[in-house]
Amino acid sequence: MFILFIVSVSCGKDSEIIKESVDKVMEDEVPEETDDTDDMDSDEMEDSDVVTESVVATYGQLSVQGNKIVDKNSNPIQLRGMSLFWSQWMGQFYTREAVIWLKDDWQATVIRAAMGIDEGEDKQGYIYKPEIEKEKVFNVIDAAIEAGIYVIVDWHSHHAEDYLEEAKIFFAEVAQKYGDKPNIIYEIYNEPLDVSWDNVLKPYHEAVLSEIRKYDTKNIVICGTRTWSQRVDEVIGNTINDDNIAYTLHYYSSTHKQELRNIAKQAIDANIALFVTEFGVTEASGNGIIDTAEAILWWNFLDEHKISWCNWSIADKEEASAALPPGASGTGGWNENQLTTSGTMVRDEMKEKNQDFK
Ligand code: IDC
Repeated sequence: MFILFIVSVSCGKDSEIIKESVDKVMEDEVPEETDDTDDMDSDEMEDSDVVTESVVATYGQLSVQGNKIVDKNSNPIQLRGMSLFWSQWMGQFYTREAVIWLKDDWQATVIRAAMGIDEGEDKQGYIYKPEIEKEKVFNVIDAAIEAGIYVIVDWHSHHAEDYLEEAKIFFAEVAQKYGDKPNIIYEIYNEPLDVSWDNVLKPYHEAVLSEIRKYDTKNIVICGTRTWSQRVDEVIGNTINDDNIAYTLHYYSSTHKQELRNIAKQAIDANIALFVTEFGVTEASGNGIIDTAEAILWWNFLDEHKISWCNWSIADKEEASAALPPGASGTGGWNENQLTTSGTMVRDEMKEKNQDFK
């Protein structure tokens, strides 16, 4: 048994360097057996001791078992982290430093790179500038691997069925380049509109999935559902035939309430694994009021069912769902007293619940 943890005495940059090399050693030499914190006598740990083993070193290869996402030891786990904003409009946050900051200061265990595909009239996005958008996403993936957190590679489109060939090529490339890393989670369609699960969405997902599985047989693939990834009930009885599939549930808590939780519960009861790759504490527009009580009801629901989440979004746009004030730096270092209301709420929630990973 090979147990490693670093105490907070060695803080700052040096500890990061040590930790990186520890992660590397663990990855290279002991891929399956890196942890067993039960062996640690907590009485012997001083208050100042901090376990800094990364979430990926601890959980390792994720998979789906029944309606849960589980770690390498088959224990159900729950990730909490942030979604970046559309890459084509806010690429300044797709930096190594921002990812490391979110891991270190917010204690995020997952980050979502929301690669814009075709939205807007400004001809930005992967369809128009594939190399530019891809590079941003690869930056984030590389940083997440370095930080030891999970990373969701999101095809952020509302019309992905119109770009099936492009999606196949992109995800095959990601799988080929990064598929051997347990950090990777594929989200192959952010939010379909009002199109059929049976006739449009399931065939789309199967086609992209089969490209991914040529190179990556293990990492989880998350599939979007009808009407902005809300109708997770519609996959019941017609799920995708693969061991490691989860389905996307998106909500904005000032708009979507008990009715959507009931839909989610139907899917959970049918043994379907859900992943909230995106939610807001605002209205569905990304703006409007913040209903704190409803946001808490949702968090309780997600905790009860161990559903992982990413919050929308790391952005400095003037809208209520943006976590950062206008003009925030693209490289982290954000003053905790200057975050928006949403940013503060979400950071507090993450820091309270992700305490195992500092
Ligand atoms: C929103 C942004 C907003 C932008 C809009 C463009 O917050 O600034 O003008 O996209 O379409 C989603 C989407 C996500 C949306 C978000 C808020 O996945 O892209 O971002 N939202 O409307 N689904 C439900 C809400």
